[in-house]
Amino acid sequence: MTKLDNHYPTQELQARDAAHHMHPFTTQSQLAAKGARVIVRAEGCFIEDSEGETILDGMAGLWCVNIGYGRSELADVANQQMRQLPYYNTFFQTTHIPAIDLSERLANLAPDNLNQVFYAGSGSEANDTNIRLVRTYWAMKGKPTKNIIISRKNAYHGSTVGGGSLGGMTGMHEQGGLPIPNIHHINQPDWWSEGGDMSPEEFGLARARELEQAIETLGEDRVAAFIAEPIQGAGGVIVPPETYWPEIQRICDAYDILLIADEVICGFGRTGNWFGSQTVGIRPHIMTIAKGLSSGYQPIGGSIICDEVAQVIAEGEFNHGYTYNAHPVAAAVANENLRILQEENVVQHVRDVAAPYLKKKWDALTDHPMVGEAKLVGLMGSIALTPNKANRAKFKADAGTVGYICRERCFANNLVMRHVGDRMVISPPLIIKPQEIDLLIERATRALDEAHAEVIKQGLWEEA
Ligand code: PXG
Repeated sequence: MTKLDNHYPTQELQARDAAHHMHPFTTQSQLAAKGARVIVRAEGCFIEDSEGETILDGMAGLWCVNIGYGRSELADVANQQMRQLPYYNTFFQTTHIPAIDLSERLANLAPDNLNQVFYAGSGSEANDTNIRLVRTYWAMKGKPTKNIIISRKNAYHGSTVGGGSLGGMTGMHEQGGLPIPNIHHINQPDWWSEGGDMSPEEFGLARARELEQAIETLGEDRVAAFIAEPIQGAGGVIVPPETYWPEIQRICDAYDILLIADEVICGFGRTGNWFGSQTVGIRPHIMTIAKGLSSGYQPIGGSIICDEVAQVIAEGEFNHGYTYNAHPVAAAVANENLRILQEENVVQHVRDVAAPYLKKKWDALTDHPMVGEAKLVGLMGSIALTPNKANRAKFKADAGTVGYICRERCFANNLVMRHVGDRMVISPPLIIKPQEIDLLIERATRALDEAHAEVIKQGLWEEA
């Protein structure tokens, strides 16, 4: 990486940031007192801060930089597209070449019957589209009251009013009057935290059958769709027991409801296949996409819609759209990103090289005194921190206290590894090489050791 050429002292940048920039999901006053870490450049799997520290990005930004940082082809395409056609819309009977190319490529990549793409600027916007789309679909089929969408507690589907309502994050529902009406949440398949004395297999079935119970209680004629991430990401990389998804698919087949797979994190190679739906073996009617679609180089999201739904919607006008639907620069960059992922066999690299290599080392983290289970699917993984592995105990301290300590030790050791409550999560760029995986594990182990010592020192090594 080229060395830093930074003319501003970090403290000055931090003060200017604190003065005018409100950060998402952040207690502003705390951050202002501490100062945000200023990231100035990135290359491959590494980001660099304003102090010249090189940090291994175990999160690929926010689960999105699948292709890794610094791919100049994407910059070149953006430059060319901006010069040729920086913007045009697709509202009033017009289209453009990046939208045509990208839609065709996505239809080819997606499972068989998913052939139509409705674009958005983000995953949240795409899920807002999905709410209106599935309700409109049923209304057009003469069933306007079939409008309830079932989702799951601790799901993440975005931060807009619609996305936040679909999501099952209590902290989000407490602010701003969410959820909107006719969204129903069932329990998540998190065996480690909620499985009690059941085996993972029993628990997976039990949690899947909550969908059937909800459909029976609410009435099949009222339920429009079920939405879920194939593997919950922001909720803590919760990998469901093997029994879960087959049972969900059985229920979706048995009842007349639509299945929406939110592929915003799982899509584009993250789980070792192009889509998480393929990894868990489901046949969704709609897939939400964003993040890895452009590897985060441009903001773009969308919904890939099956023929059956698209044909019904095509009969009328769908009164829905965003100024930046199929934005030409974002679409061109996404198309180039996908071309590279395809031509460089990045998904195969995940499946055959990176994920198997990481899995051995990731699983071995359970030898650490503080690590209970370790989960990894493709290149999304999590470890559960616990004071007692034998009974999967939670810490007595508020959830997230220990996770936060661990996250701080990771950051201090130049590794970005996030915490969700007391689970640590990773989602590195898909192009990560074995020696970079070694470095990730080395830094994670050091951070775990330091966090463990700190937890004991602070008197937090206590079961709830
Ligand atoms: N669906 C899923 C499954 C997501 O993970 C969204 C929708 C919303 O996408 P946009 O592009 O509107 O953000 C997401 C986003 C975190 C974190 O801290 C996760 C996301 C976003 C921000 C933070 O884990 N996921």
